[in-house]
Amino acid sequence: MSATRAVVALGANLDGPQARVREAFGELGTLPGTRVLARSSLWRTAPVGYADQPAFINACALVETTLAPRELLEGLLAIERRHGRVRDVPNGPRTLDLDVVLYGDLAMHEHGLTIPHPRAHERAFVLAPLAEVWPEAVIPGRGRVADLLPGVRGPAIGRLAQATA
Ligand code: PH2
Ligand code: MG
Ligand code: MG
Repeated sequence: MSATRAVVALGANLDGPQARVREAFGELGTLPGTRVLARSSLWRTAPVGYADQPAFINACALVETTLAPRELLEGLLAIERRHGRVRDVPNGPRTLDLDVVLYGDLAMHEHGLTIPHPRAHERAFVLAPLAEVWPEAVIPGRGRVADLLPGVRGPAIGRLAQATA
């Protein structure tokens, strides 16, 4: 089965978010047929959408996977559950959020799964780490990540720790 390059966005702002994001990078590599090709730096980012919560740690992973998009999503949700993710307040605080941002050049919209991620192109906390792991990436229907990033408005983000291969 052929492998597809996909981008997973990682986010956390509860219960040791830096350690959780680092751990989650490793857990992505345990999903069947999935290899982590690159990890971004960790970024500290002000909350978007619901301001009254702690700052987030955000990052992106470039993976190569033989999982279908829905299977990849299920794998990500299983990792989130292991981190005690509770879904109560939309856009609210979370121990770990793992989103499929890109899956090759696929564009799809199904119940609970839209690729590319519908808000990725307007979020610096996704685009900045994404540009580190896949600088030539194109968000289908939106354009090159490198071209989108300078035009994004939003609260402050700052790089915390270096990217690793
Ligand atoms: N995730 C959200 C809503 N707001 N803000 C930041 N800074 N980082 C996130 O990962 C984030 C957010 C919903 O998924
Ligand atoms: Mg999510
Ligand atoms: Mg999210």
